[in-house]
Amino acid sequence: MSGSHRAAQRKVDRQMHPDLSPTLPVIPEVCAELWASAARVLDANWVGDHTVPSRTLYPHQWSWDTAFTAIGLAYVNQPRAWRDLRSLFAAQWPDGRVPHIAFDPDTPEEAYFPGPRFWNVPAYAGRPARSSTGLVQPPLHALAAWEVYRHAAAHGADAVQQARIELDRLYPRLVAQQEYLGDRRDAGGGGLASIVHPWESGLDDSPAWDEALAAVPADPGLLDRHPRRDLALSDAAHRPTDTDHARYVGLVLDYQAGEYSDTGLAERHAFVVECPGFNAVLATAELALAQIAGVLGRPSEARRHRERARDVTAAIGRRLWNPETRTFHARDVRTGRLSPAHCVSGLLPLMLPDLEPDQVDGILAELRSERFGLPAPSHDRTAREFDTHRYSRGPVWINVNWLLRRGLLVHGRRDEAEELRRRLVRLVHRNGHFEYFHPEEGGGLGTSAFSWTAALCLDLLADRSAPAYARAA
Ligand code: 2M8
Repeated sequence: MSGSHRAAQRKVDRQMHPDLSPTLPVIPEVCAELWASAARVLDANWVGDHTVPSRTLYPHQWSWDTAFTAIGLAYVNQPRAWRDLRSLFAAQWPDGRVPHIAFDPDTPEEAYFPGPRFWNVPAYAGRPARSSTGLVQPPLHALAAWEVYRHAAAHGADAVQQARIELDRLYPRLVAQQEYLGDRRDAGGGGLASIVHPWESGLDDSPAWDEALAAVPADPGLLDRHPRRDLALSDAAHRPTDTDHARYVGLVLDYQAGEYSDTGLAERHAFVVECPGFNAVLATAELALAQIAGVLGRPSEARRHRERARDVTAAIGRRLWNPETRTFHARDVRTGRLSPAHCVSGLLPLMLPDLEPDQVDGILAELRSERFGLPAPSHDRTAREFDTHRYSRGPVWINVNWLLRRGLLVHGRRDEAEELRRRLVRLVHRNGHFEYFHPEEGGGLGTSAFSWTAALCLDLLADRSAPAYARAA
């Protein structure tokens, strides 16, 4: 693209995205095109009151996607960032759970499986404004709300005032979400939240679940009765296998048969797992809530959130650390066993400032080893089951690396954080806003025009601490 063409394009982009201009000057010239394309993806995936992860593959609102998306919208459209979070929390259940999908009433049932009819949410979920699933996802929303608030000042005094109103409104809902997870989901009794389905981790087919899932029956007949829809839209080699999918459907049916109650989970549900990534996000959310409570003038609540963060961090250190492998692993609550797999979720406790120094060293060694590297693939490169194409069994995901980069910064590893930032930006710049990427060749995999890749790209680009990307790209 020529210089004059680029300038003209930027003018058009500014007209389409009026909030783009305040942040553009800090973006190196070479990144402007990527910035504009990321903003366009978010614009195209906005459906009136929320953002879909993808217009084709994921046509509803997903929980942790909304949090990642809000982090990017914070730069280009603050009102949408807040609206997105508000829309998701309109589907929150009275018990505090924030469902992993809030369904869009205008999207036909056939557009996604499992859709609203399949979930058949019970009456005790109340009459939330939106129908939903009964599962959850990593509670990243407090961090997202904090990030949107932090960037409000760049959009003027009205935006700051609005951000305070939004924080005030969201705060009790975010607290209820944490209480649900910390209380009803502490199936192992050790101070951590359990997931009851691989979908709750956000890393659906990660080898972290292989051992626990092996005990879950895979009934192929379920796929005849409930045909997959994802394979019509995406390459089967990039998606979870039929066997795993049959288990996913069976697990939902079991949880549903108990009306999505969490009582006695460890005794009656076939999949109950403590995930290091999920719990690292849980503790990070407490730290973000402490900041939010501070802004809202609630110092004693802020203190309580910091204590909670320390308690969850300590529980992760106690329950999920393997001193022999020197990294974190998922724990099967039913058997008490740690998964033998080395997965990227085991590196995410790096986000926690109070992690034991020895455990920080262990994660950094693992990250720098031949198993991972920067950007980190979703699974150990040296493992037999490492798969360069399949979902969370090898490909690189931007969101997980964004969380890892946060961990590097928390522990003062600025050079590595910067190296990771540049590599992620380059990956998306060269390949587009794909859902995930080939861990060796870097090609885009899964669906294109994917919201969280675009959103986090904006955040990575906007990082003022490192203008060197312009020279490296
Ligand atoms: C993927 O999960 C959904 C099920 O929730 C699916 O495969 O259909 C995961 O990548 C998950 O982390 C993500 O939130 C969701 C929407 O992007 O897609």
